[in-house]
Order: sequence, then C-alpha cells, then structure tokens
Amino acid sequence: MGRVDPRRCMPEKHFFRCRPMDHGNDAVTAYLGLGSNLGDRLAILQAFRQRLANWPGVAVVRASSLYESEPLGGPEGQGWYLNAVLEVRSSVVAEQLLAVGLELENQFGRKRELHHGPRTLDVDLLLYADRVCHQTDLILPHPRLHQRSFVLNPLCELAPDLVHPLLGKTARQLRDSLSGNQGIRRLAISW
Ligand code: PH2
Ligand code: MG
Ligand code: MG
Repeated sequence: MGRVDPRRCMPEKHFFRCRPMDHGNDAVTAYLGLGSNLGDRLAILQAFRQRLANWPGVAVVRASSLYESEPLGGPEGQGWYLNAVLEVRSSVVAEQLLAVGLELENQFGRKRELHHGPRTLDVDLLLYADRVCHQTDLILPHPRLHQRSFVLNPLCELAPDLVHPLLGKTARQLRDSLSGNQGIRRLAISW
C-alpha cells in the first residue's frame, strides 16, 4: 500500500497548499488538453504542436488522435471542436508550462470575450506529474478533466492506467464512468 495522502480526504476548497517541486532538475511527464473550434482548426493544432516541440525545456513525446466534439457549454451555434491530448516531458515547472500554453494561445489569436466562447486555441494543463495544487491561477489536476469525454478519451489512448492523483481512479475508469460519449468521435486523420 502506498502512503495515504490526507489531502485526498479534504474538500476541494481546502486545497490551498501546493506541493513543492520534488523532482529537482529532472523532467516530468505532463499532459496538455488542446481544443480549437474557430478558424482552420487542424492547421492551428498542427502548428501549435510544432511550436511547442521547439520550446526550450519542453519535449512533445506523444499525441493522441484528433477527436471532433460537440461544444460543451458556451453560446449556442458555435462550431464543433477538434480536441486532442499531448504527452510532454517538461523540465520547466507547472506554472511555466501553463504560461507557455497561454503564450501560444495568444500567438494563435485567442480572444477571451465570452465564457466558453469560440476559440482558435485552448491549451489546458491537465496533469503535471502527480502534483496537486489549488491556486487561483493554477489548479492541478485540471478541475474538470474527469467530467469530459473529449479529454478522457484522448488521454486514455496515451495513458489509460494513469491514476488521477486526487480521485485515485485511472483515466480508463474515469472515462468508463461517464454516461454517454458527449457527442465526440475519433477522426482517422493523422496530424
Ligand atoms: N472547451 C471548453 C468548453 N467546451 N467543448 C468541447 N467539445 N471541447 C472543448 O475543448 C471545450 C468545450 C472550455 O475550454
Ligand atoms: Mg479548456
Ligand atoms: Mg483553457
């Protein structure tokens, strides 16, 4: 049996303390969720992947398939999303990795006008090793990852046995406990 983390038993609002980095200068595995429903979605995701791969301190290890998905939330009538998940090795800390994602969102013309409104590129830091953190600007694991078919299906392609560090369930278990597939389909196109 592994050590029991008492924070697992605490309600989410009590997660104020962040775990210090415990990996020295070594790289860690992290997962990024990507979404685009505005503009040339495929070209944007491909170009993002390339730019991220060239970013110092970040190596793109693997990519899931692309999924097309019905928009969850947000205004009526917006386009369907392309979603995917990337596995990366990061030698930058989670805060920096998130900042890289936000910087690239801006480079791809992201405008923040409506909550859950259409976007050229959304980059979410889903998991960063097994770090648990609840700050205003960084929540790990991503607070909605376990509810979203368009995240769990691509994540399961890459890491079905990865254990959610708060919920103690694997990505596959979380995916299988969703009701329905929320209107997503895997695309047979390589990217
Ligand atoms: N992202 C959202 C809100 N709704 N729906 C789908 N299908 N895919 C997304 O990536 C997505 C969403 C907020 O980031
Ligand atoms: Mg998002
Ligand atoms: Mg986001």
